[in-house]
Amino acid sequence: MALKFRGVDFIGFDALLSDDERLVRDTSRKFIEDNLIPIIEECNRAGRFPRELVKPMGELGFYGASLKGYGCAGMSNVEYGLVMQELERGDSGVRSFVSVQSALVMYPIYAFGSDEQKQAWLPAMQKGEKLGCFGLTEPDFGSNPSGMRTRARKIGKEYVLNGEKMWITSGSIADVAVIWAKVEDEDNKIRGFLVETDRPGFHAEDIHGKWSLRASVTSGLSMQDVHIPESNLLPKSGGLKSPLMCLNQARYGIAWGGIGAAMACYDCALQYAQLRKQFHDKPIASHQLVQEKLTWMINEITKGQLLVLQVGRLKDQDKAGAQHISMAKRNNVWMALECARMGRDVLGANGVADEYPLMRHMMNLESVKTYEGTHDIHTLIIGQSVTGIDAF
Ligand code: TGC
Ligand code: FAD
Repeated sequence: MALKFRGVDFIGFDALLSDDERLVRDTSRKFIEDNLIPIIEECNRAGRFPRELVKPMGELGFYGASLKGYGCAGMSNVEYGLVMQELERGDSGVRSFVSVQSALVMYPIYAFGSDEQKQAWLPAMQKGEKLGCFGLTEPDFGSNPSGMRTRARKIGKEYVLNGEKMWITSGSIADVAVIWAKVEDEDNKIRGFLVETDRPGFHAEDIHGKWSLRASVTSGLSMQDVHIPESNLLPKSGGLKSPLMCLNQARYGIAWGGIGAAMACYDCALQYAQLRKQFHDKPIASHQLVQEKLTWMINEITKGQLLVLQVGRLKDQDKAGAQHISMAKRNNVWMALECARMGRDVLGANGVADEYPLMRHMMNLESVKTYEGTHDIHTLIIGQSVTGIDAF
């Protein structure tokens, strides 16, 4: 039975949004409803990234949405967040693709790039004509990227890159990779490089067998003596702080995305519970234990909405700290995963079938809980912020 999403707003959250913000939300919602929802289960089954949506999403201004100039939409952070919410209501893998393109590739070019790099990449990336990926994680360095082994050596007017990156979203479909490497001639300082993926020595290999984010491409990258011109260095990047600044942008979007996934799960579980009858011909929604689950879900979604909206308002005033973003990412992804598990339970056996989106969201959210800083790493970031003590 097809259940159409009806939106989720328990306390008049809509009234906290401006007309422009609601317009962005509603436009994104319609796009997802019309274009992603009809194909997502097939994509998930087949492990297929819906590439046909890349250009249409560019036309709607989804890529680099909060950047100014270069054809970008110049949205506020709250508007950008609402786009992420709607994308992840459809599927975390598609939100992932947009997050990487926007927050992890266009943002570093915008923040650390030269004028030439910005002109060369941003307008084409905004339209979805060129795609990017972000290589920070390595096989032996996930939560602690400062240990990375990838190296860049300066030889004449070129850099030569060697190393491996692992678990890279959009790796094999990217035209350009933002690669973070230690520069040997600069005391192993971490810097960012733009590496065109057709350069000799660069190789991307997809990771198969994922039970999560099946509609998103995830790859391993290897670089063996990849020569790039010195002009491919992101000149204003320097130190681990630079990739972490990119992660702030992406983590913020994920915090909104968690709300979207949770809304999808809650609304589906609620509608199902009102229709499904068990014992004395009563809907299961009339049983107290089912109501407890629905109450937990709407309660946590509502708290998560208020949390991420406040972080967005702070971000629009340039006052959001990394610890605020960590709290929103940590809380909202955890909450969404719990909603997916609880919602799946409410649907009984039907919950494990891909006719309903619950199990897909649950599987996706397991990755979202791990990437962009695991749940526990965000616990420690918040712990460091409140105690002043680094427990990593
Ligand atoms: P630490 O010494 O604490 O910090 C190094 C420098 O960075 C500064 N800093 C930050 N700056 C901006 N934003 C942040 N969030 C920052 N956190 C720290 C810090 O002030 C310092 O600056 P300076 O000037 O003193 O040099 O670094 P550490 O090595 O102890 O590590 C800290 C830790 C553990 C929090 C960090 O390494 C971390 O966040 N680890 C998690 C790694 C992670 O999130 N990886 C994500 C990879 S990308 C990804 O998953 C994409 S998924 C894409 C998708 O599909 O959506
Ligand atoms: P580990 O760091 O090995 O952690 C394993 C466990 O140990 C976790 O539970 C962690 O919380 C815990 N742990 C680690 N250190 C501590 C500590 N000090 N204290 C307490 N507990 C600790 N990376 C990119 O660079 N680009 C991408 O595009 C990208 N896309 C991804 C897409 C997918 C689908 C996935 C699954 C991952 C992606 N990643 C990407 C990688 C992701 O960022 C890492 O998986 C993540 O940072 C965690 O690293 P790890 O998997 O090596 O786990």
